[in-house]
Amino acid sequence: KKSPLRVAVTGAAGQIGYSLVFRIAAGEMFGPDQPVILHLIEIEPALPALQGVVMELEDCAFPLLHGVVPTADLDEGFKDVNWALLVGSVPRKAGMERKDLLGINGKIFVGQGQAIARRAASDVRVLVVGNPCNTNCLICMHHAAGVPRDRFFAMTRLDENRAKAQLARKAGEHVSAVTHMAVWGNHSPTMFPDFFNARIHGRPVPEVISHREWLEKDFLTTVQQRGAAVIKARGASSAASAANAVIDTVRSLIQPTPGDDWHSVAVCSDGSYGIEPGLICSFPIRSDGRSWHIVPGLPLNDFSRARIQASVEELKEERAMVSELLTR
Ligand code: NAX
Repeated sequence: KKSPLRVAVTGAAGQIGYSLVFRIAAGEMFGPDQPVILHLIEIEPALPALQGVVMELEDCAFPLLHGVVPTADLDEGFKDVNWALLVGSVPRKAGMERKDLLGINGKIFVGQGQAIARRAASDVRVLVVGNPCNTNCLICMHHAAGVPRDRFFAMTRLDENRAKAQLARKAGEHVSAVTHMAVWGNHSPTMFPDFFNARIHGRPVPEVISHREWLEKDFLTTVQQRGAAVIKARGASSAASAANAVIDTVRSLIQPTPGDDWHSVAVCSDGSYGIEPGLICSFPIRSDGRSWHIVPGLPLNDFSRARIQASVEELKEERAMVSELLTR
């Protein structure tokens, strides 16, 4: 019998948290034979709402849920956790500059990175979802002294899934036919969903969808603006699809990647594809179930290189904006 995994979720009383924690407790992230203990971390004012989430978790009588630790204390929250899913952050308010948002949210990840280093299990892995997730992840990694760099991830899987859905719809195929979709760069409108290397039923996308202008313009814009379109339609930002992408990201890291496929997640660059080492950048990733690597040697044409370069430049700008949070 497996001993329980401890999984921390910050922002657990928020929208994504509400779509995420029940699925983890149901076994969708770690499998039907893996018990979990949920560490639900919130800020003080959200603790009453979090208590409601805890009540509902209890009322689900999940066989795999072996405990819940609701807290606003980071040392308690990250104690012995094997996974830290950092979802909580402050939403951008009207009139707030990007730099302000970076500063406000960036600070959160200083303390969380330190607490993870102090308290988490020695095998801890960290997935940052709260935006701007790449730069928040960079800050967290910087302050989590002693935790190896290959344990830090920022989420671009929702972008990958959105890109696959759009290509499937255009080709009139089921979404499962679309594979090898790499999202490069920052999780922001500059990210590049690489349709050149993606495949539909094993064939290169530009061969299946010959409408090149659609691929280079409409497709990219639709994927990049999808979040805004959901907000417009729903009156609230993507939550269930974001939580689903969190589940997909973790599963893809802890299970061997099928065939010669790959998935997208932002990791600490090792200089692959000429991307500056140390930046948290989205790459195509394969896993053997334990360790992961960046898929080497994918061809990139001038169009792709220009897009990736622009997104990497944005990552450098974000890093410069939070430089005071990157000292120790
Ligand atoms: P909500 O505002 O519904 O929930 C956020 C929760 O975080 C709140 O309950 C808040 O109390 C809590 N929180 C704030 N500061 C905290 C702190 N210091 N410690 C612990 N908890 C804290 O937002 P939601 O819709 O759930 O989105 C959460 C984050 O995910 C946002 O930053 C959002 O931008 C980001 N997203 C990232 C995506 C990605 O693909 N990487 C996609 C979805 C989403 O937009």
